[in-house]
Amino acid sequence: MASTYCNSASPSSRNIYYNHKNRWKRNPCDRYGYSSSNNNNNINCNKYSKSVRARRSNPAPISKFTTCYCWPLFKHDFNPSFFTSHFPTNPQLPSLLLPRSGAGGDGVPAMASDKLRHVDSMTTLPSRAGKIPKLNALILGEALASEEDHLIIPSQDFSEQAHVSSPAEYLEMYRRSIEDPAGFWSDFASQFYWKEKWGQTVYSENLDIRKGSINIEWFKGGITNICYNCLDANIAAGHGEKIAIYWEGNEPGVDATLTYKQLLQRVCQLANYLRDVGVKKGDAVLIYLPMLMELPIAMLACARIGAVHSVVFAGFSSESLAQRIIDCKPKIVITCNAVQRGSKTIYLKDIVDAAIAESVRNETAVDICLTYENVSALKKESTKWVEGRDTWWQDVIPKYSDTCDLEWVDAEDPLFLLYTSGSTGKPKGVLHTTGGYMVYTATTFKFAFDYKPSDVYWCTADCGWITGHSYVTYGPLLNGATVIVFEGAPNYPDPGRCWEIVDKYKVSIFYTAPTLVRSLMREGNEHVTRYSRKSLRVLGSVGEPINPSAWRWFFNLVGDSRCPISDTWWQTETGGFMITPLPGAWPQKPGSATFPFFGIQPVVVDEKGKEIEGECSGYLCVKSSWPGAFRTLYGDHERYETTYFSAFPGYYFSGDGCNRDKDGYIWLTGRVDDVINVSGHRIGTAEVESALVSHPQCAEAAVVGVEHEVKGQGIYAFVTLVEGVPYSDDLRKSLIMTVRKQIGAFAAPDKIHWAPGLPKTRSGKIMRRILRKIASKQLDELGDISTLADPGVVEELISLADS
Ligand code: 6R9
Repeated sequence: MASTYCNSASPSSRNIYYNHKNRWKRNPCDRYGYSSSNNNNNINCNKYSKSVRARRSNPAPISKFTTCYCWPLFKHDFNPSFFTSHFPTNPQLPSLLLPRSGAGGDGVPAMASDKLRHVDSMTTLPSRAGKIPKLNALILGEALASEEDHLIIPSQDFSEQAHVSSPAEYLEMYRRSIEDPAGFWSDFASQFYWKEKWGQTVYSENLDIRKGSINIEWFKGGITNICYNCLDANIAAGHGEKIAIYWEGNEPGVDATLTYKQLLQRVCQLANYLRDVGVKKGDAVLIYLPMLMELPIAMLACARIGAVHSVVFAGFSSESLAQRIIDCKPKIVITCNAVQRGSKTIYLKDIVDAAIAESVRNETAVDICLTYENVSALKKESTKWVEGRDTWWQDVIPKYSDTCDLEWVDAEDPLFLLYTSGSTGKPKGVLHTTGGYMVYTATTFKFAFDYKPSDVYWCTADCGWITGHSYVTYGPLLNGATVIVFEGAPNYPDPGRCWEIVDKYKVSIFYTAPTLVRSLMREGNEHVTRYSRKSLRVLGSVGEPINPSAWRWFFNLVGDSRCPISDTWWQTETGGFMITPLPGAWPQKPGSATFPFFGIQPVVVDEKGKEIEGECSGYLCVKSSWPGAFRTLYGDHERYETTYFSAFPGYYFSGDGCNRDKDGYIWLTGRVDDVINVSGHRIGTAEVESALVSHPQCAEAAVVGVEHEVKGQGIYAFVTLVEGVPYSDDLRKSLIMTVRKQIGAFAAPDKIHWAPGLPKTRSGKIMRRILRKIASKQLDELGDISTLADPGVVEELISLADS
């Protein structure tokens, strides 16, 4: 099976197009005997996709709907008495909600107790998955069982004004989205501007590795531009004077605004410059910027000319940045000289200089480094400069015209690459395309936050992560929203800063991460209560499971028990929300992400890949594609297939575990692979290990995640030193520095545990299960250690725990 999907996998090429030729060769159409060289590829693929659709919807007479789809709400998990008793604002249970005959025999849904399944052994799972941990909430000492039946019901006022006002309305829409995905998503897609409409085939997909290469396409043949739909289209609709971005600087009182019209002008100037210096459709542009307005401007400028942006979070070290530059080979890097975050100055340009030097050593030159002068952090004069390569943004960009022709692109042309951690040391370049991503981010934004044009929206995420792509930039702007972009730290100059900003801009939708909620919770309620917060109407959470006590604090204190919380489960790979409450529709359970978004068919599978029904614990997978799904890992389609589609053939495997309760609510339990989630940021254990072993005095390292009160998970590293090197605090610090330097400060281990040896099987595999128990001091749960090559190391490790 071919391993590359994009022709840019060739080191000489910088152009990120799909290789259509290869693609057709590898297209499952071939299996049906359609020739790749046939000029009527579309026609052939229509046939193929029809056959896929036929399989998918067959047999789908409406009366059998409840039994032939993955339809958790109808099939086994939906308990009608639960809603009649708990949703008084909607006292009449619509017939739609009642299980059809067949769901559980005589109209009574098959209920859970006999179906309770726990996943005990991981031995058969081929994907390096670890044992599913118990709910984080339990580990945090909160008895979730008692939470399950505690419902938070949206107020009647809220529900009445909401886009989706009741479970019945949700179910009606959800049902259509599953029965008729093409029609459902075409309706939403039609709300955007397409220069040419997509072809007859709305989508084609193969998510089953046993049937050929994995392939997902939506709206293929449709010609559009996401920047046009974010900006020009909103201006044409009469919203040119509406504020697009409120920018709030690190220091209170330093701020700026851009209307939609002004934002378009700024985007056009940069787009014209990029074109002028030779950036073309399909070229990669690397963006390493903090949360200045220039960050979304740069993303949109790339999109406008069909270039593929790759934003690297400006907290990554020069080594990590170099790794990404070497992988995607950008023509140009866009950065700024420095940023002030809280009381700290970070010299970003120095980091970029070091990264480019490292890239050059790896035969990857960067021609231009466009540098924004962030005056409040550092003056031009104090910035190190490489003549001939570096250019000041402010010197060149204002000279360009503020109108710029669009590059119209196919729905399936790449929009961006975003690197994310996997279970090996090499980050994965998640590739999203244009049309499906556009439709999906816009629709999820609108429904999950119940967005209305009068809202002021603030997402605290940085655009260096997927949340900042989909829900700072594209999703909100596609809806014509007013967005806050905040440069600073949420606890600077004091822990009330977030609520000061909420009051200042009258923020009505506030979307953040549990780690921030927990850290603000520790600072005391008075930092919240001294601000009014009365503009707030919807809250959101993302990045990791939110434990019920943080949920309650967020709901009761921040939202004055008035604002529903959209706990949105999704991933870099999914492009947009997958499981999320719709705030006016569902009674909420603190800590549960609730139910799937439209078009999403989540399934819980056991270790053998068998779907589990009813109340259960298992691996969270997704059946069938959705428009926002990633299409490949840049330059490594084989890794895409093995990482996400091979462990459980027929499904997309998320890498997360989950529980489903008796009412069908989904509770995420965290990663089951070797990925740690620190403050909502994904970090591969292998990445940290390889940084540690690069230290000359480190012989071996094994990293595990442990519960952390604020960060959700902390990084715990077992380190074996080179023979004869003594343990010391200086060495500990130097090991931590190595990780900070190679990955970034956010990946620094919280604990270094000296390890004379590591617990290994006879075949040499490190038994992380045992290390996790030692790290979390659950010594009575070590399990059988007799299979270790040297069981004695466990005692030694325990004795060194506090040294
Ligand atoms: C959007 C984002 C994805 C991983 C994902 C899961 C965790 C994200 C969550 C959540 C529970 C939520 N995750 N949202 N877990 N509840 N609401 O964070 O993308 O950086 O790719 O991380 O984050 O473990 O697999 P990404």
